[in-house]
Amino acid sequence: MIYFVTGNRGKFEEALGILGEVEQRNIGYPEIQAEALEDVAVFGIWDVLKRLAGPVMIEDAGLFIDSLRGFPGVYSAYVFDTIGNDGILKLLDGVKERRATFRSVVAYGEPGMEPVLFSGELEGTIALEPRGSGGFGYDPIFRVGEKTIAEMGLDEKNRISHRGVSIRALKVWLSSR
Ligand code: ITT
Repeated sequence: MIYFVTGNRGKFEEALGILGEVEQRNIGYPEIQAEALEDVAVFGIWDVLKRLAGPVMIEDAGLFIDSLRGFPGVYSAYVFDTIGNDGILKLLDGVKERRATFRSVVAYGEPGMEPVLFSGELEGTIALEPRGSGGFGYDPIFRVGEKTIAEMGLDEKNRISHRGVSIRALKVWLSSR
């Protein structure tokens, strides 16, 4: 059994769909202000390992919009809580270049072991308006092909998503030890 430390139920359910043997622990960890998701994840997992006897995992994700030079990136949680999807759509009002990438970094740790990282990406575009009611966060405005992620089911999202890629990489690593 792996403890997934996250306050985000949507993330947990996606991980559960892939790993099976995982339990949510909403005990928080310091999310440092850093330039890379990897740095946030490494700092966070060491903190979690001090408080929970592993196996433990955390995951840091972000939305990187090309025409905004990667914004909101590592600030994605703060930006979502302040201006939200409507704010992002306003920033891109009249902007034709709408390419964006979701990135996910999973950190996995056990006591007495150096933590390991796994990452995943999903490329798409920012929609002109929100669509769909599935998923969470930026899913209603992130388009892949004809659909937003919020218009996909959990399994469909997991097959293509940044988090699906990073968590499957963890799964492969775990089963190959
Ligand atoms: P924890 O840190 O407790 O795990 P969080 O929701 O704060 O949960 P992040 O810092 O990793 O997680 O997320 C950054 C922001 O990006 C946050 O607002 C999320 O809602 C959003 N986000 C992350 N993954 C996403 C996804 O798969 N689809 C849409 N939005 C996502």
